Amino acid sequence: MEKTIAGISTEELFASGHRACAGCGVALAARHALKAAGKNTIVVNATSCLEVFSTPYPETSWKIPWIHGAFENAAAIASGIDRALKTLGKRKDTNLLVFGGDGGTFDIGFQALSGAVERGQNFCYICFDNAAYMNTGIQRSGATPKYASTTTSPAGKLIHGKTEFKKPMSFIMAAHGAYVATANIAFPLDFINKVKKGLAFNGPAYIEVYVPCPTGWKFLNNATIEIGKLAFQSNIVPLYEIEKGILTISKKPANKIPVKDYLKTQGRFKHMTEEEIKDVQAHTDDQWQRLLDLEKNKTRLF
Ligand SMILES: Cc1ncc(C[n+]2csc(CCOP(=O)(O)OP(=O)(O)O)c2C)c(N)n1
Ligand code: SF4
Ligand SMILES: [Mg+2]
Repeated sequence: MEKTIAGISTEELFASGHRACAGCGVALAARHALKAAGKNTIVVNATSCLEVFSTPYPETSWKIPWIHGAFENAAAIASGIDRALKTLGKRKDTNLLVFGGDGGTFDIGFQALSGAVERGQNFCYICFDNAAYMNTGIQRSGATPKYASTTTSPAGKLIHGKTEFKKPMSFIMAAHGAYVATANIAFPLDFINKVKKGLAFNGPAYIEVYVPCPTGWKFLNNATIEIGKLAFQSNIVPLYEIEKGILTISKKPANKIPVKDYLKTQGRFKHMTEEEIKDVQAHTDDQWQRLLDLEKNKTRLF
């Protein structure tokens, strides 16, 4: 585990020159994940922004073995690779990372992921949570926050953005028995250490990394890290780990801010009324208190 940024590998296994939008949180997270894993790594990538912007034929950003399957089957492909490496006696020498977007994880790839984790396959699955199906034009997913305007949950007269809160995917994965961690691209050291821990875990690991998307969330592309920090300070995106059913909060905000200070930075929330902001504040406070209680009482979740 690295204690300071100085310990992070300077080797770049995810090459620059790809086609991500400027300020893309996904590109940063992919780069850091490979720094954590090192060169003896295979990546399985579900269809998503990351897959599309990193491999415009005949170019690639990947300096390690990388495979793209379909949108919904990344965990099934990784299961096959895990079994094949075990059969060849090469499993110990190879890190297996699976990369999926939130749509490919919370929704369409859920069946393959649930099956693979239930079987105890050995891989570290990273969900790049940019909170919508960005690659195909900002459609809402199970990870999209309540009230966010997307092209399929528009803010208009009939509805005011998405009508449901985010699916508790990290808890669902913890119930499957996986090592679970949440991360935020504004805190790269914490993210890198969690990826290392997930790879070292003897079984399935699930890491959900919050990756701001300037294009889909409607903010200027120099604000990605700042928005990540506001998400953390407002408790919209808490950082925690769940190991063997026990939850530990990784880091608590020193100066908690109201959710409004986070919501007002992004065009996807600009239609929200005071009443709706209050609803998000109450939900965020409730979820944060639940995490504090779980940690304090050392309640075994599953
Ligand atoms: C079976 C199937 N349905 C739909 C698509 C079209 N498609 C490709 S990527 C994508 C959205 C991906 O969203 P997400 O997983 O959140 O990744 P992001 O692009 O946001 O990084 C969709 C709908 C597809 N490739 N295959
Ligand atoms: S749409 Fe968002 S996630 Fe996709 S490349 Fe652009 S900034 Fe990154
Ligand atoms: Mg997405």
